[in-house]
Amino acid sequence: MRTQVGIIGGGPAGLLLSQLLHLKGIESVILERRTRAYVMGRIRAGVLEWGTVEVLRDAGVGERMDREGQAHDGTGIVWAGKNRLFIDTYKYAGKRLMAYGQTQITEDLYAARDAMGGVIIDEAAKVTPHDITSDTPYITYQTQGETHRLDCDYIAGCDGYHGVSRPSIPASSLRTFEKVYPFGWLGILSETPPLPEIVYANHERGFALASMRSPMLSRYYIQCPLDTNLDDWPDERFWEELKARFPVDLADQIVTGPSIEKSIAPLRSFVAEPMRYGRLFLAGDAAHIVPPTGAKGLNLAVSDVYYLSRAFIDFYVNKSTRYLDSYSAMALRRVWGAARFSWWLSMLLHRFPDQTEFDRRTQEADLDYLASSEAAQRSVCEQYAGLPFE
Ligand code: FAS
Ligand code: PHB
Repeated sequence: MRTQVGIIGGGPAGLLLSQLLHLKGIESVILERRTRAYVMGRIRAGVLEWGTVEVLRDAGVGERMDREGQAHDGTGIVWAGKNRLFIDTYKYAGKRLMAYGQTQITEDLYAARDAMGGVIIDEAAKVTPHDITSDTPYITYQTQGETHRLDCDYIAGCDGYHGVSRPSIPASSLRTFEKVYPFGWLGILSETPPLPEIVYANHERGFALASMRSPMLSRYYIQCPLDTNLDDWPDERFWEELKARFPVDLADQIVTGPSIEKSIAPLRSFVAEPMRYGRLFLAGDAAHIVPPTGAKGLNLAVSDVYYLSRAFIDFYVNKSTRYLDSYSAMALRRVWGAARFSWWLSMLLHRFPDQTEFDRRTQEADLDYLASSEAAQRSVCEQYAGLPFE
């Protein structure tokens, strides 16, 4: 089989890239390791930067998002059990945020790819890139025990943190940067009406977050130790701990109900450089991971794909390699900006096991200053809302 761009990974990055290329007449094939049901069963991100909203609309998959998504002028932060601040991204950055789940985006992208005859090979095993520094790279993979070969001009590694693409770059050519946080997020999904706004809480018992997926689907998180066992957290205990971390007037508004999903995600910061090696280009979690505190993970995957799709389109339509040649440096500028912001917000809102009282007071002083300074809020807003694409 032959195509123009071979895409490894059928998550949001791979699907969106295939969709954007298709709209410009550029062929691609997606090789996905898992079943479609497994991919669409994953509960992940929920807050979209407006730049992401516009890319999804341009990709022709914005109709359901615009119908079911909920736009917000910003998000709230509460701390010391009483203070509260509204990070008004619309007032200070002129951009709203869209609450719409990654699960729904993945469904919408699969539906669009299927409707337009997209070639997606599910349950592709042993996917392996070959000759990535030659002009004729190819990918081998297995389905039903048979080995196949996909010849292509370029390979897009959209296979997430545990994928095969990044390790295909020789260690001598790859630099990685990592920071592991000493806690995780215990998240719950419930068919209950959410709070009106997305609210982050810094509390002496630990970080908490109230978010949503729809008017009848709530998403909540509480910071938890890395060795937390889900079996020790029946719904009742989760709801009690979550409410304890919000001011009483907000806690009293939280509608509890049975969880339909419950999981623990560890927090880490990770960046791999470069995001290109020969004819292999990395996009999304294959190249970087950020703690979910800044709601940047999915949004960075979308910005990588925006840059990479523009680069392939410029090559095939205008025979120019300028955006291919500048892709890695351009994507990494945005990645490092988001990685720093996500790290900063994680340090501001979480309780660290080795935190001293001095650390606590400086955290509180940071929050009090943010609440008192429009300049500080403007800076946070433009980063949280997402800086313009280059
Ligand atoms: P993905 O990991 O989504 O997709 C990669 C795809 O490649 C997968 O379908 C995988 O099966 C496939 N694959 C892997 N190896 C392969 C191989 N060898 N061959 C073929 N296919 C292969 N971000 C936020 O902004 N907010 C959040 O709250 C948030 N919560 C998260 C919770 C969890 C548990 C995780 C893991 C991530 C979370 N993220 C969150 C980040 C997440 O949304 C990612 O940024 C997003 O999924 C990135 O999309 P992709 O780059 O497509 O990677
Ligand atoms: C979510 O709704 O899942 C969500 C919202 C904000 C974050 C992280 C996750 O920072």
